Amino acid sequence: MTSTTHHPLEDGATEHYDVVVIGAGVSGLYALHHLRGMGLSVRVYDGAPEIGGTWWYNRYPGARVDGPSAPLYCYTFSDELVQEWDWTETQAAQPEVLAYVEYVADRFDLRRDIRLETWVQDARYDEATQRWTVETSTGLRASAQFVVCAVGALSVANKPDIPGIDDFGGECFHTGDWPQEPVSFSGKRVGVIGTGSSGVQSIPEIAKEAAHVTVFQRTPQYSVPARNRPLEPERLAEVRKNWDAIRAEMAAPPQGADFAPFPGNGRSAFEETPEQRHALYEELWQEGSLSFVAGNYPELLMSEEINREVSEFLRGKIRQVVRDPETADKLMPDYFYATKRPILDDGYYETFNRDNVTLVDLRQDPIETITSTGVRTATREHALDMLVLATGFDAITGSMLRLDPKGRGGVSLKEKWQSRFHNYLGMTINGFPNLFMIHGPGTPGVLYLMPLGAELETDWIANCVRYLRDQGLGAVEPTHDAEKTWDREVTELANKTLFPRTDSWYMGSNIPGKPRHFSVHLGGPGYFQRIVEVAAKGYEGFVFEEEHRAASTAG
Ligand code: N01
Repeated sequence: MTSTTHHPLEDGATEHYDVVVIGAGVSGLYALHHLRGMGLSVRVYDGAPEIGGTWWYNRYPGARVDGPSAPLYCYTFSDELVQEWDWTETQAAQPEVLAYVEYVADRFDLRRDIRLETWVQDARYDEATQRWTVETSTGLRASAQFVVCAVGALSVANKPDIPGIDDFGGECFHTGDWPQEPVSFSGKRVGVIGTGSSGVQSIPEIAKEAAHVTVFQRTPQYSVPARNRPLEPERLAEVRKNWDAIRAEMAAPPQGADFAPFPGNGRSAFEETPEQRHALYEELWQEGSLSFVAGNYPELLMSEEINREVSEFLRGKIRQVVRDPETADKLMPDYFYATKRPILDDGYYETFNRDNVTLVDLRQDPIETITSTGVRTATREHALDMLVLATGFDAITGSMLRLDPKGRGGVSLKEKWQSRFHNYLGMTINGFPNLFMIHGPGTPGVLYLMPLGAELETDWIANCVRYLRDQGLGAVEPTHDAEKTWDREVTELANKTLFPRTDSWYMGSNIPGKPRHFSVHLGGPGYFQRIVEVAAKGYEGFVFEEEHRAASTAG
């Protein structure tokens, strides 16, 4: 492969690279490592003061991964890394994950190509030179043949449009943009709005310290015990010993199934008796963690009947824990389990047995306004010293729309995605040549192992770049028809499941006005097989452009 630029060239105020990566989180760091390793010049920009992306911002109390850190929530590309990093818990807490990401950056000498506190404010494609120009908040401008958007699937905090929200006089924090300085809840009356993963993780921690916690709940949620525990050295040693096989299994398509949002335990729910099924639910609940989903029947998300049974099982668990029947009633979820992102907790329902915790059911008693001193619901005023917004994210598409790149003819992504997120393979967009997304809408992203998914998508992007360079081509983009086919595929897979039946951030329905559109490719590991096949067929669905003369001198 030929690389036109090995070192940035100064050209007035513009620096020239082969690739600009936007975002220095888990995905962006791997993209830098891999693309730089191919001999490309790469620059990473991130608006945050430090690397880590999601793990930098989400430092609220109780934040931790909810899959096993080893082997599932970690990079897989380096055997040495697997041998070197000692995870201490089965589900690492945010400080440990951030320390790991920082270790990776130092271990692979990534920082020298990262510019922090540098927001990309504009990214624009020039058809004549076949290059992108990126303008940043520091005044620095860069030009690159390729842009890789590693902007995060859950990185644009959703500040709810509640009347009076800016009038609150106390401290106010969003879980997805938590302050760097320690936050004290001691002696304070804290209101938490939102009971998704962030609320469910933080509420028990806040309640241990605060004078009083008022939980404002709009939709009751199912949650399963995380059962996090110290990671036994023997378990870590076993993972290390069997690493090759484990990694291969993580990336392998499910056996005998073309489609598996969660492959399940290989047993059919319909071939077992209700007693056998109940025994499995109990066993999985005792095991805790996302095993409750991963080890469940494959019909969990496909069959109303099975899902209702599982949902009722979980409601029974809430009734067993919560002592006050009225509070327990308010906590009863009524959607199909796991059609919203499954939640894990450490004592969430138990928290409602505490004297210093009150639950407000916003469906019965909606918020009228936030005042300077608290929250006023239809029935009363709740005096508060602190407000915690655990109100989630403009997920999956939000970070790309915030970036709003301008493609051919200056057409913006916001214009292109007005009604749907048209793209191909979840990674490329017609009209936006040489631009790639990691964990974009239409990838398995948030429903797969995110670090491994980022690696596999980056590897695909890197191969595409290599192909283009090897062939002496200047630009690549998907066809309009390929996008239509991809949209159909994503939608058809979703329609085989119960997911579209529930309002969730997967559907975009948590953001007022956002098009309702299921945004995850449910192929799981099969997706990665699929994209490799596309490449093997000569990048089916893509068009390549000859390299323009002007471009070859630009970089
Ligand atoms: O956000 P959410 P999150 N008035 O969107 C409520 C990942 N994550 O930050 O359900 C009142 O799930 C909203 O109510 P409703 C994980 O993938 C992972 O908790 O829309 N309430 C809901 O209760 C997760 O799924 C971990 O009716 C309002 C809550 O706010 C994703 O991030 C930890 C409201 C938002 O829940 C997002 O989780 C944390 C309003 N105006 C997060 N607007 C791990 O463990 C919203 N709500 C790895």
